[in-house]
Amino acid sequence: MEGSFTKLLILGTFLIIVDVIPKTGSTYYIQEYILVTNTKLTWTDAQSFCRTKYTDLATISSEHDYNVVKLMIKNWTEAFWIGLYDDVDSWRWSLQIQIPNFRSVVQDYRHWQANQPDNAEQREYCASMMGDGFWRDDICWLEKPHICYRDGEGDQYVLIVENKNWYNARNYCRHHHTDLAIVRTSDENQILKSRLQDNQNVTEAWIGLHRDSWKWSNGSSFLFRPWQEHQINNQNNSRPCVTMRNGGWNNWACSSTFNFLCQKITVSETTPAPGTEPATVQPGG
Ligand SMILES: [Ca+2]
Repeated sequence: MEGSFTKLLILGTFLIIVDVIPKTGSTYYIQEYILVTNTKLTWTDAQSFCRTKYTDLATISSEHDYNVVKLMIKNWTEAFWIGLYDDVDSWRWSLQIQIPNFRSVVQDYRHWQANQPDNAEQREYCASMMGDGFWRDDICWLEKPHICYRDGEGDQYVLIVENKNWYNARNYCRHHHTDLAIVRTSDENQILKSRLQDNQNVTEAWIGLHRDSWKWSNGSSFLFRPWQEHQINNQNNSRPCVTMRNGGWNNWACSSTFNFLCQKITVSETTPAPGTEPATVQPGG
């Protein structure tokens, strides 16, 4: 594999854009995008190529990054892979995004109903608890009561008997408490179940688990999404990998072959040379 990569590199035509992101003190992240235009690979092979030769497939995490790439490809007519893919099994707690240190806490406890989550009609991205304590995935825009999590001493769960969609429920909990409920153990699940059963008007409530499925190859899940919701639709989970072409994004089966965009990130302790200003286009390789 290494040999074929070397051969591809020798034949390769690369455009490199260097982008300098100042960090605190004298440390700089130098980010380069490398468009590989001489060969077409599957998304997974492109990922391997980029990880071997650079850092990873490209992450486009901001309007700035997007504009840099758009400028870079403006004369290129074909689509190419970027690092974005749809990981439909990727459930995560709202709280862990808000408080990064929670990543270190064991939080893979799940208590799904039988045959759930089923992502019915590919539209169910949020989780709720039923009166029997079991969970199901459902459409985030439906309005339900919800359970907030409250950090600190004493009772950590608060049932809000007011119908809101999952996003508004999260906003409410973040404003008035800490976040939507996180459930880490069967004991905690039992407490939530009791909370529902104590209120006869409530048969189901949102919890903080949701399917944040579009992820970048480098593991990040930046919220920057330069597409309209209807543009990208991973019907039947059959088209989970994303290309970019003329500034537009599209999704395909990962086994399709395209050119691809790699990213290289290096750390520098010294001020980068003037030649490494953003949007500098140069042949490389
Ligand atoms: Ca469901």
